[in-house]
This record gives sequence, structure tokens and C-alpha cells, in this order.
Amino acid sequence: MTRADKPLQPATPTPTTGSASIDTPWPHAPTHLLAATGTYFVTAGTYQKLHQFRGRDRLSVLQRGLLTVVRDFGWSIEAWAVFSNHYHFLGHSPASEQGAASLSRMLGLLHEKTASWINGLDGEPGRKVWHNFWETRLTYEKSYFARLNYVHRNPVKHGLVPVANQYPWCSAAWFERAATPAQVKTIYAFPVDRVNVYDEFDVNVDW
Ligand code: NI
Repeated sequence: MTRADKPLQPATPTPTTGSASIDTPWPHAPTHLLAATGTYFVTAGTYQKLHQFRGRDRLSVLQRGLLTVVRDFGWSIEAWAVFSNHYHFLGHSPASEQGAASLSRMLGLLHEKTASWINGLDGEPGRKVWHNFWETRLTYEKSYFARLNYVHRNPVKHGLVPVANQYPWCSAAWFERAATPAQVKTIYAFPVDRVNVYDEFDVNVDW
């Protein structure tokens, strides 16, 4: 069994939203349209950039938790990448709200649940796990497409894999399945070298 073939579900399931199901809620096919309510690029990091989510089980739980809260809060996610000490995602806020009104509550819930779970595993109750998150609203198509590509490819930027679809905790493999070949070609052709985002994280290569 190769690394990529191993199941993504951790041996120790944890509910991140109280849902009975522990299946990862893979999103629907991407629309590639800027949302009228708001399309956001979001980055969150751990406190002191510590590698609190090192290892397959923790990465799987964090990815599943992220996809679960975005579904439960009505967001539509189009790209994500999850690492030992930070994550990025790009998503559209719900049609029922203006701007990113629910973003803080949504990520607050994710951070509370994941922190409580790893603190339980490590016997460190109350430890501060998460630092903060930063969001940028995207209003230009070029900037949106470049950031989509940036997020899909982020595991390559961080030196974890030569090809993004080999990394199980990002959207690249899902995107290549869910989008049309023409869409994949278009998005992957957008240059990412001029994308201006804060991403100064040395990730842990042990996964
Ligand atoms: Ni990054």
C-alpha cells in the first residue's frame, strides 16, 4: 500500500460539529464564478506556528472538520490545503448573507473543536492552539483564479510533494476529479508567483 492509497479516516474519529457521520463531506463541483455575496481567500495559523496537526490522523481530522463546518454554515468551498501549522481555503459565502458575516463563528467552532480534541490527546487541557485567521475578499476574476491555483498547489510550494494531487489534505485531487479537463487546464495555467499572500510557514514534512 502506498502512502496515497491509505485511508484518510483516522483511527480515532472526532466529531468536529457534533454530526453523527464522520465521513468527509467532499464539496460539489466548483463553479469558478465570483459570488455576489463574497468570495474569500482565508488563511489560519496555529499559535506560534507550532506543528499541532503533525501526522496523518490530525491532518485528516482538520481537513474533515474544515469541510464539515463550511458545509454546515452554507459556504461553498473551491480550494483548500491543510498542514501541520496552518491552512488555506477559498470559498464563497452563503447566498443568505452579505459579506463574510458567519466566517468568524464558523472558524471559531472549527478551532474550538479541533483544539479541544488535540489537547485531549496530548493531555494539555486549555492549551492555546490556534492563533488567528486572515481573510481577503476577492473581486477580480484574475486574482480569484490565481489564488485558486495557489491553494491547490500549496503542498508543492511547501515542499511536501512534487505534484499537488499526491497530497491527501488539499483540494488538488478532488478538483481534478470534480472539474472538467478544460477547467483544470485553465486554472492550473494561472501564474501563482505574483500572488501576494502571507504564507511564511515551515510545515512539518512528517505525514
Ligand atoms: Ni501555506
